[in-house]
Amino acid sequence: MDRKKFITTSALGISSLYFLSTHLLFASQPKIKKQRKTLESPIIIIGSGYGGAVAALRLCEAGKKVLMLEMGLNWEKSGLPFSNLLKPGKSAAWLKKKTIAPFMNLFSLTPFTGALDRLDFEHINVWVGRGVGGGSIVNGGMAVTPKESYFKEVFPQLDADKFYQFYFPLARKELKVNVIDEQFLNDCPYYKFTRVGEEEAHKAGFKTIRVPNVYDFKYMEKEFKNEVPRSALNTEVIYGNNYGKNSLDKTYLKKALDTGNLEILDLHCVDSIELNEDKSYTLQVRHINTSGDLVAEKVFHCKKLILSAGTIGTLELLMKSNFRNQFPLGKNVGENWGNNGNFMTGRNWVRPLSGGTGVQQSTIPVGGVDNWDDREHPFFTEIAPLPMGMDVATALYLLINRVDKKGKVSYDPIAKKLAIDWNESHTEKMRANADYFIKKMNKANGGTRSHFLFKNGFGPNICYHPLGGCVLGEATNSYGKLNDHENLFVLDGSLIPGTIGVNPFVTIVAITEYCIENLIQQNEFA
Ligand code: FAE
Repeated sequence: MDRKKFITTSALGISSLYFLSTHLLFASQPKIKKQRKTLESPIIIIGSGYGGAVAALRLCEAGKKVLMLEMGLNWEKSGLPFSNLLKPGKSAAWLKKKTIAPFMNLFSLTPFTGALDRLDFEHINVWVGRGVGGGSIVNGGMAVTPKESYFKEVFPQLDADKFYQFYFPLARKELKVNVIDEQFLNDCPYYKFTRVGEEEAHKAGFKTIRVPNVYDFKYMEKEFKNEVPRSALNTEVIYGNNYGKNSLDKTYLKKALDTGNLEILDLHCVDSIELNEDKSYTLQVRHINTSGDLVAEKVFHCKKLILSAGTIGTLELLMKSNFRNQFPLGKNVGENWGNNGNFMTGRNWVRPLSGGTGVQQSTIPVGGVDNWDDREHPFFTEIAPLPMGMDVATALYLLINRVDKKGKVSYDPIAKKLAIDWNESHTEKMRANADYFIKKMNKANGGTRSHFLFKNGFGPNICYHPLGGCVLGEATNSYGKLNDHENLFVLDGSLIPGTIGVNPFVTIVAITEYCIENLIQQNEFA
C-alpha cells in the first residue's frame, strides 16, 4: 500500500462528500460510484450505539478528530418521523417486507432502512437498533445499574468501588436517567399494567422494584395533560420515539458533535477491514440509500480503529475480515457470548372482569420483579407493556436470568455468515425460572400461560440483550485493545461476558467510560 497516495481529507471535505451522497439517497435509479481516492481519518469508530458514542465524546473532548461510520439512518437529520406500534411505517424494520416485532407481525412494509433489525440464527433471534444512536433509538430506555455482588462475579478483576462511586453515577448522569413520580404512576391510566403487575407479584410473594429510565418523565406528565405531542403515550418505542426519550443523539452524541471534532456518516456500512503493514487499517465501505441500494463503494483509512458495531456487528466484521483477508484474530474472539438470560413469557386472562391490564398503556416500563436473591430461581423480570390498542388482559414479561452456560460465535465459511452455538440446553434454567414465575403468579391471581403471545407460552429464542464475544481481559487487554493488534479497540456490549443480570446499557456505558479513560491516559490515541 502506497501511503503517499492517501488523500488527507479535512472534516470539511468529508462533510461535503456526505451532503453530495445524501443528495443521492432519494434518486430512483442509483448510479453506483466507485470512489478512487482513499478517505483518511486519524480515528474511525464503526457504530454509533453506546460504546461508540461514549468513546467519541471522550476522544473529541481530548481534542481528537473522530470519524464515525454508521450503517443506519440519521433519523434526526432525515426529518422523517418514527412510526408507532399500531401503524408501523418506514422506521419499523431494517429492509424487510413485514414487521419484525417479537409477535403479531401482521403488517406489510415497503423495505426501508428502518430503525429495528432482527438477526435470525438457528435457535435464537437477536433484535438490534439501526441508526445514529444504535440501540438507544429502539430500546425501552430502562436504565438499570447491576447488583454489585453480580458485577463483582462477572468482572472480578475490576475495582467495583470505583465503578459504583464513579463510573455508574457518571453513566447515569450523562444518560439523563430519571425515575417516574409515584403519584403520577398511581393516577395515570396508562400505567394500570404496572399497578396490576405489581399487585399481582406481591400477592404471589414476589418483591418488586421501581426501574429508572432515560425517558423524561416530566415530558410524559405533560403528554398526559396534552400539553405536548405524545410519544410514550402514543405507542412509540421499538420503532423509535419522536419525543421524550433521551436517546444517544440527545446526550453523548450531541455533546461530541458540539465539540466540532466529530463527523458522523450515516448509511455507511463497513463491509470488511484489512490490517496494513504499518499496522493501520483500511476499510471497505458500502454507502447505501434508504432502499438499501448501493450508491457508492468507498475506501477509508485510519491509524486507530474502534469497533463499536454491537456484539453481533463487531464479531461479524472481525470474523468476516479474518475469513476474507487473513485478518489476525486471537483465540478468544467469539467466546463467552450470551443472551443476558433473556426469556420472554406472558399470562392471559389477567383480571378480565376488571378491565384487564388496560386499553391504554405507556410504552415505557417502570416496574420489575426482583427475585435475584432466590438461590433456586434467581431472576429479574421487567413488567412490560403490551399496548395493542385494546384490552387483551395479557401480561408480558421479559425475564433476565443468569447465563451459566455460555454460547460461542463462529463464522460459517460455506453460508458466509455468523453462526451461534446456542440451543435449548443454554436456556434450560431460564425456562425453569419462567415456569416457576408464571405458575406462582397464576396460582395467586388466576390466569394462564400466554399461548396467545408465544408457542407454549414461552419465548426462549427472543434476545434483546446480546452480550460478549470479545470479553474484556480475555479477547482484549484490560481496556479493550484487541489481542494481536496495536491499533484496534473493541468498545461495546461485546466486552461483557454474556450476562450482567439487568438491562445492559448502563453497564456498557460505564465499562466504555472506564476503558476509554485509561486508553487516553496511556496515550493510545496520540
Ligand atoms: P448498539 O447500540 O447495538 O450499536 C451498534 C451500532 O453499530 C448500530 O447503530 C449498528 O447499526 C451499527 N453497525 C453495526 N454493524 C455495522 C457496520 N458493519 N457498519 C456500520 N455500522 C454498523 O451497540 N437495554 C437496556 O439497558 N434497557 C432497555 O430498556 C433495553 N431495551 C431494549 C429493547 C429493544 C427492542 C432492543 C433491541 C434492545 C434493548 N436493550 C435495552 C439493549 C440495548 O439497546 C443494547 O444492549 C445496546 O444498544 C448495545 O449497545 P452497543 O454499544 O453494544
